[in-house]
Amino acid sequence: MRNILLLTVILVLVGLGIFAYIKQNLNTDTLAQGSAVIVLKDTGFEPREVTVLEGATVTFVNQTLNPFWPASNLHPTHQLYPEFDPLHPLGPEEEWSFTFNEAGTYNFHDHIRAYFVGTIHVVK
Ligand SMILES: [Cu+2]
Repeated sequence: MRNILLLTVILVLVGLGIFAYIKQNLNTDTLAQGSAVIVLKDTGFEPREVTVLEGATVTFVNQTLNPFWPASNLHPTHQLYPEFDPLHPLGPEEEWSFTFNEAGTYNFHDHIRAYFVGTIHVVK
């Protein structure tokens, strides 16, 4: 009886692990795109992770009521990719686009609410 209970617990945990793994991978766009749009919502950037081709333009759209300021890590200096920085806040209805001409993985954040984060993979 105790073994059945233990087995049930293990099966539930394995099932939850598989579900979490699939869900995470569905949210990650692994196909390289020629351009991408990343939207800042009240819950954070969507999608949080994109893969684009070298030379692709990524447009950041603000769907919150607050200003935002997408920029490369590290906060607050943005030296990971200094050009990936509009250098000023963008209003709630503003957009900002940046063309990624160098392959690499660039973590970014909202400079105003730095807990909103994301990752852009630029591939050749
Ligand atoms: Cu910052």
